[in-house]
Amino acid sequence: MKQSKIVTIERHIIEGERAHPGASGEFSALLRDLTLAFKVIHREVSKAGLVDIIGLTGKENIHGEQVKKLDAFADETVCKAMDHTGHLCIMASEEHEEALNIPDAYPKGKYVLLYDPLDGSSNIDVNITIGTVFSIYRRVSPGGKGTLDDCLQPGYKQIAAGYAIYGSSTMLIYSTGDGVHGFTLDPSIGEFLLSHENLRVPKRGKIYSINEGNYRFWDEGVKKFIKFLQEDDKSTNRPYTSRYIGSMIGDIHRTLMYGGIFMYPADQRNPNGKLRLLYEANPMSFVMEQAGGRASNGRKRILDVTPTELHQRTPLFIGSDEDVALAEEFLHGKR
Ligand code: AHM
Ligand code: MG
Repeated sequence: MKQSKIVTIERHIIEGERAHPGASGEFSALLRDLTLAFKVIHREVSKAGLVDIIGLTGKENIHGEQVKKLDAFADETVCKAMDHTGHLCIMASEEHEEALNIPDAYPKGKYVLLYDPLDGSSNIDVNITIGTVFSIYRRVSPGGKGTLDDCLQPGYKQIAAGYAIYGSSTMLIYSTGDGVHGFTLDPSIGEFLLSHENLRVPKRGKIYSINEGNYRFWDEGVKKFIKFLQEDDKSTNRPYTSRYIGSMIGDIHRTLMYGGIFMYPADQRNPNGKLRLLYEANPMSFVMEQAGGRASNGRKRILDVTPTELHQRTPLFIGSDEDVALAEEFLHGKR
């Protein structure tokens, strides 16, 4: 049987780095360490439905160990996989109020890691897709311990971003600014294998994704846009289909694969939207742009926003280039 070339994530990262003469290999090592964390989280996520059956829901498991909630587990897994490696000077996680310092015992490196350990975690109990989102920057502080300034950089300064998505299969999607590549975890060998090289989001889609229960709280522009997408006009793909699972990672992953638009707008109750700029909007926007798509907060490009706080929220309109541009026209009252 003829076997096609098998490309593991490690091979892909190393080959990518070889294309950049002078690369130290440090960055590949950082991404490799992250993938280990994703595999460990995948293993626990896939056991989530078994907790009642094998008795792990109590405060202690059979080994007498405390059982952690899955999002706390994911958070700790990423942190522990990365804190000692010497590549990072600071980290920040959606689960923690403050940035996470690298412990004194470990060397400090030149990179910064921001992450959402388990996006969509309210969906765990109903077996809906969840994921881990990450974002990597080069430090701006001179050396030693990282600072808040290292974390508060605009998204266009990301040098890599991506996500692991724990769905009907587990995938890893990442970009280092040179296109977007997707890998599927083969659980039998424990390796992420290249399955989607150079992903491109269609210029225009026919799916919109938004929590329509919030309709009455939206601005006029958002309301009009959604009504427009529901109108019947075959020449512009309308009416669009509506899909919303309430797990950003799943909803945006689908948008990346099929095209269309995902929105979490500002509304009367959440004047800054719901999603977090640093842990959710920036990395997903980096990936979407690298795939040829677009991401906006309704007024400007997400990646151009300079953050002022770690847990800053932002409205988000992300997906196919033409669909997001159209949303912006409605939001600006041009339609
Ligand atoms: P989380 O970070 O606490 O999981 O919240 C973020 C999630 C996103 O995954 C999802 O897009 C959104 O919240 C859903 O919110 P809503 O239930 O308001 O539609
Ligand atoms: Mg989240």
